[in-house]
Amino acid sequence: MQLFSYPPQTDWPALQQRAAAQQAQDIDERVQQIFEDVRQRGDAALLDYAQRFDGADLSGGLRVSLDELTAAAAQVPAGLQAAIRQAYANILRFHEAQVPQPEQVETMPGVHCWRRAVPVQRVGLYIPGGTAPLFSTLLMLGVPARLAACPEVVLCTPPQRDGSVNPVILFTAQLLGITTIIKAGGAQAVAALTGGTASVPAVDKIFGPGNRYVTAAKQLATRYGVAIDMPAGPSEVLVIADASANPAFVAADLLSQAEHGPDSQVILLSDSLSLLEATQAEVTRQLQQLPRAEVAAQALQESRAILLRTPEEMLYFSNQYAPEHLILAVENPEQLAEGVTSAGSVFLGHLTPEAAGDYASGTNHTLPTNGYARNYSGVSLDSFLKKITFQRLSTEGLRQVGPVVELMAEAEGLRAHARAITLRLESLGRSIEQN
Ligand code: HSO
Ligand code: ZN
Repeated sequence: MQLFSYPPQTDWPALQQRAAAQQAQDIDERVQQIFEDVRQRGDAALLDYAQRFDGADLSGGLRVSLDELTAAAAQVPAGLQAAIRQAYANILRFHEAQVPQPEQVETMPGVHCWRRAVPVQRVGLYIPGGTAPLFSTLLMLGVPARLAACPEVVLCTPPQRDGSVNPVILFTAQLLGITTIIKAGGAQAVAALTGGTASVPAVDKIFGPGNRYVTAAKQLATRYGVAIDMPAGPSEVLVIADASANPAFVAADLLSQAEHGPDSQVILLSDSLSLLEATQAEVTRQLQQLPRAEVAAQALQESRAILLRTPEEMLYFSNQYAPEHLILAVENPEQLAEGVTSAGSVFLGHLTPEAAGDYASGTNHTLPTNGYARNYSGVSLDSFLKKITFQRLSTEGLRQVGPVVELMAEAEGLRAHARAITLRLESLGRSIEQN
């Protein structure tokens, strides 16, 4: 970690810079080809890509069979099953509180307006495989999808070399009641969810993390009228630590973000030089003990430790950066938390690591990265719902609001709008009423 001591505010924009996405154009072109191929050849294209990218022969079928699904639990240790069930229960409880209350308003006498939440009908969940199959992400997406009662939930995840799907992912899917599971990864999975194939149902909205190909594919999907959860980028954490912080705890938090990927973003702010130095030493020490040390070390090359003067200054820096995760490892975190205006999710105090929220405390870990915390929220129950408004006017309601509309429509030069009211009012005998 590189240390910056009291950088002037003019240097802050450079320190808040995220690494630019590389080769974006090549990736876009490649993804467009994949979309075209999947559109033309459907399942046959998916089989070819599974062979080429995953080394898997899926001629036995692209879908996980019911037998495969039910056999998975036996391969998951009982302790891990219990942990996943507990996380599931906590995530469910937290998201249950987000169920919207029915809204009914009479804006004028006889003018009734109401709003109802309706689930997005068909959703696609993408869960990467590879070096770290994130079954926790399946919980984070599957629980709100289930609470929202989305009628169709399609899970896409890449096959392992032997053509099977990671048993922990299958166990989690089973817990969530997801039975449509497709062995497909990468941009081709997103392409299939976008246009549909014989084996893959087309969906209305696609959720989930992925590499740059998956991210580019999700962006392309939006051009075909499919919605996505949010624009994604590499995972990131910003820690604000004061002299009361424990350097070993802070180092572990920084490393838990760094181990996600070589492009993970890690920033540490402190008003204590000795805390910064002690944390740097701890990072070096703990790094050596990690199985993913190489990945974490690469991420740490771009990371920054910054000495600032006051808690207010640290908060100001953080709000400008708008981190995905913000850890307040300070003596009085509640007070600082009140001032947070841009962050995906905030962790208060010395005993609240980001890892708690990543897995099991109950909050969602699908969060805005890359500065989008300035204008996006993380995934929640709302992400799986649409709100439809309804209204009905009674005779009195039409008489009340009608003249308002007539005047406004005439003023906008939209005569047909005005007539839609006038004709109705006349049918009620307005002239008699008004005399
Ligand atoms: N920190 C990741 C989520 C995650 N961590 C999954 C562990 N597993 C992105 O917010
Ligand atoms: Zn994580």
